[in-house]
Amino acid sequence: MTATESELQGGFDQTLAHNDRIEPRDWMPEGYRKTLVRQIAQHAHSEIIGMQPEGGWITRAPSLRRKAILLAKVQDEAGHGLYLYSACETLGVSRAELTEMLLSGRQKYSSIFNYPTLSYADVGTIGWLVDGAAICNQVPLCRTSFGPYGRAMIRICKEESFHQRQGFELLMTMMRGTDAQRAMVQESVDRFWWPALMMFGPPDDESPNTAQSMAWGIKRNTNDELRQRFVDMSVPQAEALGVTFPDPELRWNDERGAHDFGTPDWDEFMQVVKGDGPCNRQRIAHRRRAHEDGAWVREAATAFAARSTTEVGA
Ligand code: BYC
Repeated sequence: MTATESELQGGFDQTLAHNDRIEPRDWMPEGYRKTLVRQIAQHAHSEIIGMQPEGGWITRAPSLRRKAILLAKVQDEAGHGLYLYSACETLGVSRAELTEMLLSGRQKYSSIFNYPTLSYADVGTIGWLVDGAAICNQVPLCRTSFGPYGRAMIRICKEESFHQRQGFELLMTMMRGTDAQRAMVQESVDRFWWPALMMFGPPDDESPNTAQSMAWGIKRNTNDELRQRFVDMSVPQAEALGVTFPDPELRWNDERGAHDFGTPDWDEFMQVVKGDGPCNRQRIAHRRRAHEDGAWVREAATAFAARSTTEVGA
């Protein structure tokens, strides 16, 4: 490392030590930049792919009210994707490159969106458990060390809170309905519980990125800490709803002041992450088709931007 480089590294370390933000024009180690691109891009892709499992239910919503709520939620996810792609672009990578990396499988998206949505109760369960897990993971990210990511997170978390509430309210309405509706909710919760726990990533002792990401202030908590927080938060909510979680080992531990719970099927997780889950192929094929269908919009926007620049120049 040259003298100038070590000065730059010193400035970067000091910013982190003071809990200040790193901004796009600040010097940063290449590893920090790459880790952020990886995590923010994966997060952005998750928001966009995450529109698919619920989006399919918009035309089949049981009432006008439910349709309006679901439409607004799915549109919010598109907005989250856009803030996050913009935050990622400040690190010197273009939206087109990021999309290409998603479509070619070089970048990932959250495992949870590779599971199917089989009934309308799944819209409620995704809101309650999937958005609930997302909030648990994302609230600490509002304090992440990279400015544009943290600021995007603040707005996203506000919207996710509405998503979580609408999911809980939908499920509560169904639980107050018929036996068939209650059974539909329980069946949905049974399918989504374990995949929701997997959203937090592998256990800490098998997570290759956590230690460095914590040292850089990108992550503020480990995967296991957040998973525990989510379990503790969800149990009383399940009791209020009148549903159970499919885990015989789930119980309050007085000594730890937290719930004990079983181990997710990490082989299934790895299989889904590697592209071999129930809906991986379908999700990517749909995303690719949507991207190709949108080619004319990108061409028109580029041509329009070029014309506007020429006119300004003239
Ligand atoms: N799925 O070392 P680790 C939403 C990968 S969208 C797939 O612990 P890290 C919503 C990980 O990338 C919610 N892959 O990694 C939208 C790494 O592989 P690479 C999305 C996963 O980054 C619509 C490897 O496993 N939220 O809320 O330190 C509707 C080892 O893991 C997963 C975010 O993206 C997974 N679940 O920690 C409703 C939050 N977990 O990249 C809701 C931001 C791990 O080295 N991201 N992997 O090849 C994070 O907080 C962190 O990236 C993670 C993983 C905690 C997810």
